[in-house]
Amino acid sequence: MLLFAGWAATALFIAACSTTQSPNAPSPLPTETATPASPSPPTAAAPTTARYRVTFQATWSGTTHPVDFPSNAHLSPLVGGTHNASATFWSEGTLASTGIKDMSERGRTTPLDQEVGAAIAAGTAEHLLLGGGIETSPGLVSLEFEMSQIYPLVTLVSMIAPSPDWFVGVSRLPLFENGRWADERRVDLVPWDAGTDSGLTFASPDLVTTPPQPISRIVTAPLSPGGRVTPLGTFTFVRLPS
Ligand SMILES: [Ca+2]
Repeated sequence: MLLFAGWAATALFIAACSTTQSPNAPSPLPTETATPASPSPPTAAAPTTARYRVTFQATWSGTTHPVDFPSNAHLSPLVGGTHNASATFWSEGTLASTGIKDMSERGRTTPLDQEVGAAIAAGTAEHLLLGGGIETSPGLVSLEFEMSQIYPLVTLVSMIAPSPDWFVGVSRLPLFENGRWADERRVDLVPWDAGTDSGLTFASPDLVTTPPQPISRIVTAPLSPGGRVTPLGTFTFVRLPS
């Protein structure tokens, strides 16, 4: 609590500490400066930034998802961003943005990248994340990026391909929480329907959903026959040495 108060630099702190703390006591963050834009001061122990590697491991195969498994199963290039709680790029129960529609239907990283760019310009996001795809599932790809305490959330998605408008990903996943950086977070990737194309199986021709439906978890065949939802893979976020 004393260190926390120190961030506020109050006279009370100085008065309270002058008798109890050595003038040579280590500064909580000797090489960092305070970040006025933060709603609350960073904790003393955690650095303001951290580097992460996310490994996208696709396990999707004819064994995990045998119904109509396509011969050219792949996953589109990763796209997303780091951001704060004021930014949401997709969420269950809401309509897909054009960026999420084009990612989930075509595997495009544009215009979702522009939506992240707009959030960066508005101050609600910090970094655009662009990574590789998985040309043949099962497979694996990874991406490294930096995070800041004041932009503690990650959104990252990839199209299940081929498919009408199905995708996997995370939205608003916190890597800085309760004053500390997560060392590792692993997320099972369940399938989502963007609600923009009504095709029923992987190779269905385009069939625009009119009106668009909210983004929902896929609980039907071919990916989730009988309501059994099997993840198509994992995102594993690992904090890297700084
Ligand atoms: Ca759909």
